[in-house]
Amino acid sequence: MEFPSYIQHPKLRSWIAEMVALCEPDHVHFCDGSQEEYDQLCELLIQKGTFRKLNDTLRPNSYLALSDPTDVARVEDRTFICTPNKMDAGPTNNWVHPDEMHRTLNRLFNGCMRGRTMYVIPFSMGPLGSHISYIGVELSDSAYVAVNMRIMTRMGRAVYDVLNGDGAFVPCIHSVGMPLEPGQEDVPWPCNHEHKYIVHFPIERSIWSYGSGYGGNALLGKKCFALRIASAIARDEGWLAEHMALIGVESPEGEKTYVAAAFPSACGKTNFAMLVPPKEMEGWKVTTVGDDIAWIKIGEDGRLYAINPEAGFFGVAPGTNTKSNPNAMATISKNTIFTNVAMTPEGDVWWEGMTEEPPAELIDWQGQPWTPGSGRKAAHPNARFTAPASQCPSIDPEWENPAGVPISAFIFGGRRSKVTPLVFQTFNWIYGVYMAATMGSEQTAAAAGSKIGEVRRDPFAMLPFVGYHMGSYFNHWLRFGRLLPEPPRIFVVNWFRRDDEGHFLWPGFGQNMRVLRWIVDRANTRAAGTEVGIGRVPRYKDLDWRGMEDFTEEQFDEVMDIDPEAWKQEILSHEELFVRLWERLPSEMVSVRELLLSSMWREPNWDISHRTE
Ligand code: O2Y
Ligand code: MN
Repeated sequence: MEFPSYIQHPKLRSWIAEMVALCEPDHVHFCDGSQEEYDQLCELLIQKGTFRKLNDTLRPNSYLALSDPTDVARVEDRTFICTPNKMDAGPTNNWVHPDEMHRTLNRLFNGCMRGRTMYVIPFSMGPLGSHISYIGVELSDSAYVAVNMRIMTRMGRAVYDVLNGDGAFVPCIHSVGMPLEPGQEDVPWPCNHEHKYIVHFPIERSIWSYGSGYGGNALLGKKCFALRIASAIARDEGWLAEHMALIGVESPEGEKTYVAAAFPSACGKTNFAMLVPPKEMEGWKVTTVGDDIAWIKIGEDGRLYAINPEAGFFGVAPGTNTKSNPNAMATISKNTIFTNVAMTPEGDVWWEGMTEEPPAELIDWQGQPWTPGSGRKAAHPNARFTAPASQCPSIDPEWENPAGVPISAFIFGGRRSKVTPLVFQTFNWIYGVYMAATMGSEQTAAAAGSKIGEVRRDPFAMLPFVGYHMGSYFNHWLRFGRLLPEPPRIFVVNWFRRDDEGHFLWPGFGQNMRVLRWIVDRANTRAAGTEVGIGRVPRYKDLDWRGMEDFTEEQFDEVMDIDPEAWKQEILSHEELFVRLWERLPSEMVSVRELLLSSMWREPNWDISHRTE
């Protein structure tokens, strides 16, 4: 194998040579990231049956991929954090000793790319050359991965200029785990039905992924690098790698405030990141820096600066429509790869919730003819679009600023039908960390080990993404706060509160702007509110109701209701999480819990409507 002359990095060369010797690909393709290369790889994917070209008039330069029906989502139970000490991975991660895991992986990767091409994919997470960015190189036997990585990251030759001689990079090796014997015919979506391993070595800072070609399992810059490995790097270096959308809020006076918002998977984070304010809130504007991941460092002025390490959106298609997210719909109008959605007879895409009426006929996500009477979903519930962030109409003008954007507030939100009010501001950084650490979401689909409707604790929306012990992660946040002269304020939101009949109490979507405005005003120390046992809450008169005057004060009281008995039970129930994390749980967590419980028993009246303040 010959290296292109522009790869002069000795460690990179020897790692690639080592992986080629192990995986034995038939060919090695060094990706340059050009449009020509992208087009050629898409053409190749069409020939292999992985891609179908969509109608070029309706959906220019866009493709549809239908995966193997068993390879449709991240596989949390096959995701491992391999540290020499089991305790360092913590009880929320799957753990295997690195020596044992390397033996297993060496066995699996031995000859795993026979009959295939290895793509060498250099990528930058974050704008090229930003001091907040990091470099990775993924070796993958999937052309689907190569083209998706070109959208999701800054991928191509320019990365080698940044690597410069001996710069640091995270080696990421990926195989679909299906070598081809001579003469063996390939399948449109190769993967391994027996073995799947998504493995992280935080000390070596390397990633090995085997057996899946899908999403977070295979596009290794995203969850594997930008969250699991990056969270471990961030702990060591004193910054934050978070599962957060980054949004800008502009007031009619042109004042810009950036906030970072963490929501568990499937809680509408992309919709929030691209929120369109109600037209009556004239002059208010929301802009998008990122929809999923934020890397946050302390600037020289002591403020926090964040970048979106990604360059594209890998968003859930079902439920996305021109009402729920017009910006996303515009983003995916061209140059987009769709995976596991349905196809219309005209060669466009469709999924549940895209239109009120489904088309009369479709090809479903398994390639079968579909009609509305078929009794099954046309698109897979985890069907995705991969689209360039630059195409988003609400993209923030500063989204590629290498210095990042200044963060004024953190927002944490879960899916809770009861207990958690629409919004509250936590008392201070430590209380905020407590609330983020104990946030939970009701399960909408049966995840491994939990039932629908059950509250699954998802600290900081990072449960599947922290690359070390969750208790140490809480401690990292506490220590980090102590480094900040004026830490951003921390808020909790819940768009999913329901009444006893199960009806949502808050309309959500664009109306969330009213809550966001209060948050931004509080962050800029203006808007009022009143203190109750869990923090500061807005009163009815504190929110902007223009265009939503029919939402009564009684309705507001219902969605803001804070029931002390329910909260007492809630806080008592945090013990389960704390016991699980006990050996690394910061003592502050226990102290705050005690304080909350004692203040709640002493609080005579939580009904905010009686407050005069
Ligand atoms: O199932 C997958 O592979 C994708 S998961 C995902 C994709 C984009 C953004 N967030 C997520 C997530 O699970 O949080
Ligand atoms: Mn996510």
